[in-house]
Amino acid sequence: HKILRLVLGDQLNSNHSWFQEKNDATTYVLMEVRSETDYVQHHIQKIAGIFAAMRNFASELTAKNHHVLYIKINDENNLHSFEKNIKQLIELYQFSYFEYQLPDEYRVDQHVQELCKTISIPSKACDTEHFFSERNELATFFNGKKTYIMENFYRMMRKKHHVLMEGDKPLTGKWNYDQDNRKKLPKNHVPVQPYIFNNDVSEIVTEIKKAGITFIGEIDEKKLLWPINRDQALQLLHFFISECLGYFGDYQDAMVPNLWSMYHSRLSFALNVKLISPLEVITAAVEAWNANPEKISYNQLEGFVRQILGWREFMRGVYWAKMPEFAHLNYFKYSNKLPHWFWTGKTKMNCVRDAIEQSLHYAYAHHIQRLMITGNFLLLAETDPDEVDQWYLGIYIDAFEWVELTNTRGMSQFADGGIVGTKPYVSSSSYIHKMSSYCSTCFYKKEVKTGEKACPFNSLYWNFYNRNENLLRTNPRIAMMYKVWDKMKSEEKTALLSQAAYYLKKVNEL
Ligand code: FAD
Ligand code: DLZ
Ligand code: SF4
Repeated sequence: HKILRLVLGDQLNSNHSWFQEKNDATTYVLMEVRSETDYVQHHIQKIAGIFAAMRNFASELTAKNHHVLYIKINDENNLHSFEKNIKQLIELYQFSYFEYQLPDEYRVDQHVQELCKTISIPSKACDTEHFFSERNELATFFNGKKTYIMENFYRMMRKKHHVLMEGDKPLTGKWNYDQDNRKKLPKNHVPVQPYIFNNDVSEIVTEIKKAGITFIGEIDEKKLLWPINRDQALQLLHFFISECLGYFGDYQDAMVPNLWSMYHSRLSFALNVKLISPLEVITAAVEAWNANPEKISYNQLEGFVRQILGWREFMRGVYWAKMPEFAHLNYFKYSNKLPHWFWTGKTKMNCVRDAIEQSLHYAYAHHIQRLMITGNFLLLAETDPDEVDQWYLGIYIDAFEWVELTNTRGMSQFADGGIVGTKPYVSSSSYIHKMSSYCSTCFYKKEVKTGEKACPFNSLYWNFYNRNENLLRTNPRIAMMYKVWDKMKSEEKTALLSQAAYYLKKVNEL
């Protein structure tokens, strides 16, 4: 028996049972392929980060005496797809058995299943041993329901995995501390500097350029700041636990110009490529709270646990329940192009400019920037969800379709008509002003609704409700907004709608 095992670029889990026993009959393969670098235009830090992490992982396996094949992007015999390379290797080395871990993306899952049908040797799929939930667990849990309520799923997960529980009751008696977690950053509060790495990936960047891969974004190739091995991922986790967790919940939704990561963990990349597991992240957070409840209050801890045990698992479950249809949903039937300046950051809107510039610079924006700044704007600008997905899937270091699509098309764009969330996340300037300090230095005036310097969020917001009245008015969570709209004088409505029409027409000049 000669076994070939495929390890994908987001399956770098050294604690996987595969690697616990060394076996001379087993060979692992990792490959850098154009099918993965080119399915969307990625940020250069994302491609370089994944290649670097893959190469480190392969070296670690080799150092532990596993047999490893590694196909680099410019290798002569590289056929640039998982299927073609696997077939070639089976021929070349006469493997008699093929194994793979369940891919997290539908696209890759389909490819690998097809491959297994066309090779002449037996094959087997294994679990990635990473997530708390099974691929289809959410679908089973919500069987028959139209809307999936995250909170219900989260509570089930808390009970099932005994996280923050006392018997079958939530610790402290309360499940959810979201209400406490919406503070603006106080004026004199200076958050800790982000903990970053200085990874030299210049060789990899040279290879990426030589291969002719097109990419977006900036990179300091001698100082890639993202963790690219397990040790670095653990360091980042420990930094988060000791310096950030104590403020995490409080300032989770806060935004400040130039503070690009605030108290966020920036663990999403390490988690998504499986350098660390959600279980060890949650365990470390709970232990830190146990050891030091004065420094880390319970609402911070619960807020963090909910993101990982709740939202992350929930999004994955929705993805597998609703693919492949989900990728084509367009509830509002929007068809506008993405504004050009999404690729440059050159807009006069201060909040949007900052979010885009930092995304190009760091391949990262924190959740509320993605949801309430860029996502909010694109929804109000009636953007084609396909265009929105391409941008989010390419630009973020942590973007993999299973979590990008559900967050973007679902939560942010409401293109699913309310599977992921119960109402669209849109806002006028008042929410942005409440949660940030962008407005005071903006070209646009937050309190102005029409005319030259009117903040675009204001008129576009009312335009959104007006245009989608048929789809939204009956939603009880939105009824209030229609009451306000109904009470507005008709001249005011007309002025708002014509301002919105003007901005939509001139969207590339905002
Ligand atoms: P923290 O704020 O420190 O949160 C801790 C962890 O919780 C994250 O690392 C992540 O694993 C998890 N988490 C938090 N919120 C979510 C969520 N909504 N869905 C899933 N996991 C969550 N996350 C991705 O991992 N990949 C994506 O491609 C992605 N695309 C997004 C697109 C949009 C439009 C929006 C609104 C959100 C998206 N998110 C995505 C979710 C979230 O914004 C990121 O997980 C988070 O910003 C990553 O930064 P962090 O590690 O500092 O998170
Ligand atoms: C995102 C990505 C990129 C850019 N390149 C590779 C690659 O060359 N080889 C690889 O194995 N994986 C890569 N990835 C991550 C894959 O897209 C990821 O494995 C799939 O999302 C799995 O479903
Ligand atoms: Fe953003 Fe409007 Fe505030 Fe400017 S005024 S920062 S565009 S919300």
